Amino acid sequence: MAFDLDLIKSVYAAMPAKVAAARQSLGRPLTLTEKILFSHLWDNAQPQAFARAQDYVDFAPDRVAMQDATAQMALLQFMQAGRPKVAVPSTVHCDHLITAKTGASEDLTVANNESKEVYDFLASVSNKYGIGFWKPGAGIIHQVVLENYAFPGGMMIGTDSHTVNAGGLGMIAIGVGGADACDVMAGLPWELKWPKLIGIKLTGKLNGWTAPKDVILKVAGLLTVKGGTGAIVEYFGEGATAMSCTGKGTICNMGAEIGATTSTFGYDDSMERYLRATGRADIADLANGIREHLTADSEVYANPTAYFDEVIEINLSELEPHVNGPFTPDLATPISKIKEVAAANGWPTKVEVGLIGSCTNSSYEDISRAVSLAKQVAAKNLKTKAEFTITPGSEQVRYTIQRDGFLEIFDQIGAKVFANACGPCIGMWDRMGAEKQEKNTIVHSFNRNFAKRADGNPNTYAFVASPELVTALAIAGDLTFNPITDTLINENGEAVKLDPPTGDELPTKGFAVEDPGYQAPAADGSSVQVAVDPNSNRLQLLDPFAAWEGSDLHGLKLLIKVKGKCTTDHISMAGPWLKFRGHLDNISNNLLIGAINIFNDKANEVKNQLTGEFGAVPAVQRAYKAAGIGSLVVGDENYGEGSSREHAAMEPRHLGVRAVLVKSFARIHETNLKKQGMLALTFADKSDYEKIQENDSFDILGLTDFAPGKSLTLVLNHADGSSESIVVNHSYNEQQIEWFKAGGALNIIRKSVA
Ligand code: MIC
Ligand code: SF4
Repeated sequence: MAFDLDLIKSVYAAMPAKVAAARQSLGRPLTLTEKILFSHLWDNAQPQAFARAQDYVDFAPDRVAMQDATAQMALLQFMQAGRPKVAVPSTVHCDHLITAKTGASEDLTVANNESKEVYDFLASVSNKYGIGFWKPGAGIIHQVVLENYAFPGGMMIGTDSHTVNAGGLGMIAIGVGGADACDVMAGLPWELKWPKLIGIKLTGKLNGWTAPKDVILKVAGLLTVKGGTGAIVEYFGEGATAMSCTGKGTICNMGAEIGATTSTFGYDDSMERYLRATGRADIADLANGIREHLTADSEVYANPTAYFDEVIEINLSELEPHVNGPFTPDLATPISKIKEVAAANGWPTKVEVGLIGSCTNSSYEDISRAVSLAKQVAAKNLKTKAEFTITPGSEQVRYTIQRDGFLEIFDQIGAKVFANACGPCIGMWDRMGAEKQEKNTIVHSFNRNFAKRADGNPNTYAFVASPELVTALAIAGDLTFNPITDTLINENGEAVKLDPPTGDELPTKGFAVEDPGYQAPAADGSSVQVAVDPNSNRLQLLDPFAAWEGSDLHGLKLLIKVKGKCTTDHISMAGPWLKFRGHLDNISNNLLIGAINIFNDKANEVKNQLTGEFGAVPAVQRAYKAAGIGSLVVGDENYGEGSSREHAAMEPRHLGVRAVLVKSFARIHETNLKKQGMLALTFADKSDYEKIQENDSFDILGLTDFAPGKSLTLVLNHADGSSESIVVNHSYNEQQIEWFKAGGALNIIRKSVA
């Protein structure tokens, strides 16, 4: 039975009229993205031709999803909003805090002990405020959402950048910081800059070794980690409809890696099949009733350049399997080139571990195709050269693949099955020997491969590929093995080839599960108590941030001028630090410890201008805070790419950083900074980045008439006594300026209930 069916019925009942009104107002056919956005305008506002990449628009998302590592902060904020219950259906999923070590059941027991306090907190807050709770072991948020909550034409937000996964089921699903989720749960509108639209036409058909993952690996190579910024990507064409729903989910999931706001596909038979297979025939029937509104108008796909800002065409019949990496998901190498590229770059080619699963690639289809390769190991008398691990996406998938004998086949190749959780994908991997920091290669079917992400070792070269290719590379133990052309030498000394993978889109015997791990909230949670121990080192109630002092800012010190790539993993590392996600002061001790200081090329070593000595970034910032001095962080392009974790914005805020000045921002991080009352600024002239010196102090002028579209001035006071001014831009609208003035958006909600 589907959850929240009434909600879906009411969305579908209103959609035809809303789509018609939007079409009439714009006077042209509509893309699917526009249909969904226009039918979710806040307060049923009248549709109008919003300017793409310019106008901020208020929306009313249908639902909210949160995972444990971000839910803690989101719910600590929500608790201060003074609301008795969430205003829209919301769920919490416990998936990020389970360390992968020995195997699913032991690892889960350890996590249940280690994180008991956090799980109890999340369970009781969920119970109190009417939030559905998915226990540890139930699965990874995005897989559970796809199986249970996503619906074609819906709009949701989630406190995780890969919320976009639900685009595989025709949603507009967007990753946000916890403060945004808090607004929506409190019954307030959610604002987003009206997006640009990128259309990707998929022609031909996937075949042989090529998988849906290769589509997004290719797109990442074309668009890079920032090419999708400010855009929604809509896929269409015969190649799209021929692909499974979960394959579409994979493509949308990894759309986060090109910086896209989200990605989506029009409703089709594959989605209908998936809805029926996952016990939601009622939604499929409803969707069939308004089918034409759940995809773009036909004129759009017939003539896409007239409707999209950018159109890309990919012929799936010719697409090659790809291997992306190391250290960034957009460094795309087709498998036929991997030998020469690896040699030219000196990448270690021996594959130590192959890891499949994660929220990106853990569908029944993915696992069944990987299994078709694992089977060949015994059949062809091969030996798997690398270690191999599997993290199923949900208990439903795990239970079904066990029933169907897949886990047994993986077991025969020595595979380890980890808990249905993020595990190695987020650094929750107790990998033996990682502390030795040896140069080594791993291949995985996850979505991100930033330095240190999986095992904390900066010398681990992580490559991303489809689960099929990961399995083949693990069997070969060689990154440069091209299964399309190369042979392997088996135990009899014979050269054998692997047959291309085959699999089932959906289980022929249907999905099955004994305990999916869901806990419904109390009908009336008013008497539920939520306790936070004041001595806890895992949880800390939030104190409001101070409001703006009403004047320009003077005498800020440079905390760090970051060199090159600075993802949220660099700003607020995950892995061992995940345990402090509910304790702002403790987690602040990881502030920017992964970022490279341009002046000495080192991580976590910056000059304390008060003493002239060098120290760790958090320690130096705490020294400035103790002295009552504000500071500035300077960064490069696409600063804050990757995760939605608002800790990357709350930590600098908590420790007294006043502004972050960069060449460009990733969307979610920029919004998170604004929400927390920080100044998120960009260089008007990017070459001014070069002018920032290690001993500079700064003044930010123009704040007393801070206004949308009006630049501010940054004065650089150099150590030799000279000074110069540069122009800095911002993208704050009126409302966001109010957040800045109040010291953070939450202070405004709090005031409204006081
Ligand atoms: C990630 O993949 O980096 C995470 C961990 O899922 C994050 C969320 C987080 O930092 O908690 C994300 O993608 O938003
Ligand atoms: Fe979890 Fe990795 Fe997916 Fe993030 S990308 S939700 S860490 S599995």
